Amino acid sequence: MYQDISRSIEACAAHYGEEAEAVKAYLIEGQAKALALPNRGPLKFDADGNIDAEILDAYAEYGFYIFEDVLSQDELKDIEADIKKMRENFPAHMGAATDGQGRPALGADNKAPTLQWARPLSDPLGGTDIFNGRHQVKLFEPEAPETAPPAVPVYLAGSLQFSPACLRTYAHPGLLKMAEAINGPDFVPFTEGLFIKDAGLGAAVSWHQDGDTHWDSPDFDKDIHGFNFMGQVYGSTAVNGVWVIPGSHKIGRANIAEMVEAAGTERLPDAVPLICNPGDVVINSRQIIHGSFANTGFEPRLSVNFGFHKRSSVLNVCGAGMHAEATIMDEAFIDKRSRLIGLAIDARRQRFPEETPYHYEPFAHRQDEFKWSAAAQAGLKDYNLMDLSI
Ligand SMILES: O=C(O)CCC(=O)C(=O)O
Ligand SMILES: [Fe+2]
Repeated sequence: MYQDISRSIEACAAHYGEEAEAVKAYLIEGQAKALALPNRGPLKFDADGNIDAEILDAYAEYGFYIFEDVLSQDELKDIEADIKKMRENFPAHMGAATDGQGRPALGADNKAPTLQWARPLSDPLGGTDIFNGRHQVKLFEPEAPETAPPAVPVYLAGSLQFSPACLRTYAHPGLLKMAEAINGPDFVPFTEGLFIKDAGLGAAVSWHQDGDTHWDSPDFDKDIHGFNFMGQVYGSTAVNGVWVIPGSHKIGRANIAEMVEAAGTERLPDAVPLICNPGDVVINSRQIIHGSFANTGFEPRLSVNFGFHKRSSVLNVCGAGMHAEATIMDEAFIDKRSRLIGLAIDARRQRFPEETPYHYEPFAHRQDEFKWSAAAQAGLKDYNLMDLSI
């Protein structure tokens, strides 16, 4: 059972004037197509504790998979409590140094990117050069309600330094087993953040593919730019969720402007929405064509994003400069950035002592060095300056 979003579908369509009926049909048909695909279900393992082969086949085929009911009630409650606390400490408005209570705002003295804002219901990236121009077209920007603030939070980068609950989810043993199955046991971090799409306000993320550095590589394959996990705190719908074109992770770099032109609409006909309940976690290839429309509906979405790469995609590669300044990512650099995995495993072990922790092969002889504490959290300040951006 999924959320009934018929009111949101109506509200969304109403923004589109003459195209209202077409928008409504797109949302309803997309929803049906998404739910008919055989790429959702619980995390399943074989007798050896490896991820079920059918899951791997479906992920390889479609470029995304929805793991149902991965985050427990306790884990979700922890995340929601952290989000509440963080939001209370967000800058009072875009650019403010203090929060609503006059305290120094979250991220106010960070060097690395933290909270990003956008005009309500806008498409801040579409058609710009930001992120090396990967968001090729500008999506329709519905009119925001008169009561809306001039800017709303849309993305929190470096989220693991602010939220111990998100850090613990980063070490979810089943999800890390999936990371291992896709990227090998010596997989490495990528970046982590929260996508915030408040009801009736959240901005769009225009159609794009995430990868940058390896499209022309002689070793190009469907997994070379890694993947993102997207943990859904409130669920994800046709109106507020990410849409993807199943299978498009295999075809190389797409000309999205041409696709929109050929379709005669920004509503790419082959795309389907990621439909999730709270606690579901999506794995999404970074090469899949994906994007999300402005959230004109009544349900909020908050995605807890964290990705992983194959070590070979990153080692001694010059970064793309999208998430962090471009630099050669050598072994020592990767090792330092990977401490987040070691710390997350320890933080999770402390909170869920009855669970068998994930065994991260690169730290097989060093996991004991990683001790989660308030001091360790303070040491994560600006850790995302070292995101492994490819
Ligand atoms: O959550 C969204 O709306 C966009 C997500 C996205 O583009 C990504 O995770 O790469
Ligand atoms: Fe993306």
